Amino acid sequence: MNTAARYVILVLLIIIGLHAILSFTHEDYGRVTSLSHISSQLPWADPHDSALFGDTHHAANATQRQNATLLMLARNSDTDNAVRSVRELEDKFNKKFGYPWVFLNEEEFSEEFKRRVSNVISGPVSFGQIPHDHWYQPDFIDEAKASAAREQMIKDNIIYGGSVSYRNMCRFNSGFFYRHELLQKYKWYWRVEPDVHFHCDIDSDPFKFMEDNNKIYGFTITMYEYHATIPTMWDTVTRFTRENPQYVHPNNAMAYISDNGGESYNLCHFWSNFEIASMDFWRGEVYSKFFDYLDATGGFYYERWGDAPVHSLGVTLFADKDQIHFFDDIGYEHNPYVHCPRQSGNWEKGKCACNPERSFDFDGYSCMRQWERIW
Ligand SMILES: Nc1nc2c(ncn2[C@@H]2O[C@H](COP(=O)(O)OP(=O)(O)OP(=O)(O)O)[C@@H](O)[C@H]2O)c(=O)[nH]1
Ligand SMILES: *[C@@H]1O[C@H](CO)[C@@H](O)[C@H](O)[C@H]1NC(C)=O
Ligand SMILES: *[C@@H]1O[C@H](CO)[C@@H](O)[C@H](O)[C@H]1NC(C)=O
Ligand SMILES: [Mg+2]
Repeated sequence: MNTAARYVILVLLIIIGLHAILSFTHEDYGRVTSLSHISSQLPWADPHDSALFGDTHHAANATQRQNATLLMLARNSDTDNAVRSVRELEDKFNKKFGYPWVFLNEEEFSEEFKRRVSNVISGPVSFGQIPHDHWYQPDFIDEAKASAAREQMIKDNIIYGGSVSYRNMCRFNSGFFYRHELLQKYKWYWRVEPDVHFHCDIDSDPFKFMEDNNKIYGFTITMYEYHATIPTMWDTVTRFTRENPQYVHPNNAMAYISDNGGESYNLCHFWSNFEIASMDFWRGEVYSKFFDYLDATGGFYYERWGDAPVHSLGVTLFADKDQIHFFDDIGYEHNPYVHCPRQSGNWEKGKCACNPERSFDFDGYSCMRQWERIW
């Protein structure tokens, strides 16, 4: 080797040595010069995308990961139950995939909530506060009329009939959650509630299934709504579709929500405490106009409209019914009902702990028969 080559090697060794020493002794130096940091600064890399695709812990599946997040709305008082739901979904599904979590609350999350929840999550997690106007009863609502309606519902023994916060929650879930800034960068969400259970291993990615099969809405449980909570909803929906017939999809799922070709609503809906769905559909022109139309009537406060029938009517009328998917293979429980896989092999494949004979699908109160009738 000639002298010049020796010098080059010597200088290189000194530089590498210095870099190593600085990386160990100065945290900031190590961070700004790390390869992952440098690559995130490259012009084609969106630094915000690291939550979507770049997490090294789950590198084996990172290239497959979809534009999706797990989503929970919760109160600080829900901490114990929230942690249990998150831990179960992490164990059964997410430790293999590393999807990010987003938590929303109309109040600031407590340090305790954040610490307890973060402790059971392996991937990225963020906590957001809901803007005031996305949550609280709007000014156009006549409070005297709304409180009279609540009093009457209490007398009639209607579940959550006297609750304003429950109404805020239903309206938020119907028309606002997907507008939250923390969700803007995602297309897909999986709604998870505190105190729910996942009974089977989930080894294949439901988000990828939705994306690859051009789906927009996925459910596990379907049932009848209490008519007393939505007395004028169907009339309102019918007025909207008469005024906007171009929005109704030619291959809609009307036969699932009506037994008489649309004259009346049979109260069937997808139970929205579990949803895997596209926020782009909710953000689109048709659903946005639909939600605004419903909201303007005040029905969320003068009655007690749930987000489940609102989502369900939106998706069954304005989407192609082929874009709605029943996830038989996801064993799911929200008290008091369980969906346990029943189609061939799903229960064995998922090593499900639930009893398939107790599956709500066979219950008289389930709308599974209406759902199956339309195919
Ligand atoms: N931040 C916040 N979250 C709420 C509030 N009310 C309900 N939620 C959340 O909204 C979701 C639905 O509320 P639930 O109380 O579970 O309503 P439900 O599923 O109809 O009724 P349950 O049978 O009681 O579970 C859950 O994720 C709750 O944590 C509230 O006032 N504030
Ligand atoms: C990647 O995903 C597959 C399912 O598609 C799963 O079986 C596998 O365990 C995952 N790999 C890792 C490293 O988590
Ligand atoms: C993910 O989806 C959102 C909403 O549709 C979109 O704005 C964003 O650009 C997408 N991100 C990627 C990386 O595709
Ligand atoms: Mg619940």
